Amino acid sequence: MKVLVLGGDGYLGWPTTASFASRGDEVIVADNYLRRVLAQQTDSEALIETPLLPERARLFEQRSGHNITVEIGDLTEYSFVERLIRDYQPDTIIHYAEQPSAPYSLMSVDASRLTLNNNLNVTLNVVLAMVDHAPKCHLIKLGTMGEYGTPNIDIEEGWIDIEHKGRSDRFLFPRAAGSLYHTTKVLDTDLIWFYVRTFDLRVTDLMQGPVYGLTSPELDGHLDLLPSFHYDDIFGTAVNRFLVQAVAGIPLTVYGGGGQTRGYLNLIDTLACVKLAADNPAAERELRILNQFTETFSVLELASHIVEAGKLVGINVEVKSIKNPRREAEEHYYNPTNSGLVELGLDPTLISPERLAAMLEIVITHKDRIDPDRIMPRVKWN
Ligand code: USQ
Repeated sequence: MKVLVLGGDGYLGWPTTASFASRGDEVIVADNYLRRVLAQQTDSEALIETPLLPERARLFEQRSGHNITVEIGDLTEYSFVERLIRDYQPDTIIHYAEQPSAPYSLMSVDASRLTLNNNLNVTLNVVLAMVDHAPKCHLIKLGTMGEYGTPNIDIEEGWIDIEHKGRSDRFLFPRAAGSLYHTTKVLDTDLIWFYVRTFDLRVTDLMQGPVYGLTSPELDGHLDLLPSFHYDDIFGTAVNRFLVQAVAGIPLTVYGGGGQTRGYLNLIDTLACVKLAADNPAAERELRILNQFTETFSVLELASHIVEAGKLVGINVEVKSIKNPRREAEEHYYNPTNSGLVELGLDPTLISPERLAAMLEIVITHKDRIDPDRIMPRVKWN
């Protein structure tokens, strides 16, 4: 399979690139280092320093024997996206190339505009170039469970059948995102759905929950090849932040009441899900939506898992509720479906004290790089 990974320098993009290359697929990876630049600008650099993409690809080839083609460029420029899709003719495009942080998207007028422009323009460029140059290619787009928000009904996989005044039809499941970033993903889905139904594209939109973890089977043991792991308040996700806070001796920062419940997954499962989607493509004129998480937890439940894992590595972990910087429900109903990927063959890697303890061990080896000033929330929703 020929795979084009957009946003291949990021936390998920790089391990995805490595995992497809490792199984012998031809992989082209594109990025403009936006995430690195924003992390530098906001003093939110990753815990473990990662080489730039050409160097990562060189090191990866040296150790695995698998080549990765690197293209550095801005995917908001149509000419760049057009050249990639026209010249490489990929079978599968995996689109991670978005500004992924909810707090960043609400940090300032400029940050909001950058998020909206970047995310929507990249998606539009990709579908436009597919229409013109690769209409049979399968697009795998990373969406987010946050598109749905926390409705008081069960969350379906993307679609819902509605009966109204004696008639029925199938619609995109109602969405109510909790940040501008999450809203750009809602807009992406609408944009893609128009191009799917009008130009017969084939697309899988993966509604992913917050991901955690520091490594993947293909990168394990190679410090200079690890994904860019963030623990700051802007680019770090809840579990990853808690792992670092535990090691730094900082009480885990539960926002507000801690009843906020989300669907989480291990980085290893992100890779498995994306491969399953690639190997079982959507049909022509199909927007297939799959909910990508393996288990749901409230923030307080997550914190207690980290406390248990801490005991295994001899760390006494404290938990402390702080004022919630976000506007979100802290007590709510949450029952999302996630059977689609399991039906395709996903065998989940669930949270356990041992797995979290193994992650704590890696963080412990980088303890001296933890900057305590990056822990407390700097962006408030209001
Ligand atoms: N939270 C805390 N304490 C913290 C950090 C987070 O209580 O120190 C809470 C948040 O308030 C929220 C929950 O944990 O209720 C999850 O927060 P998060 O920062 O892990 O996740 P989020 O901002 O929603 O975004 C992350 C990724 C994003 C992805 C999304 C999936 O950054 O790219 O799309 O997870 S989801 O949350 O399902 O929309």
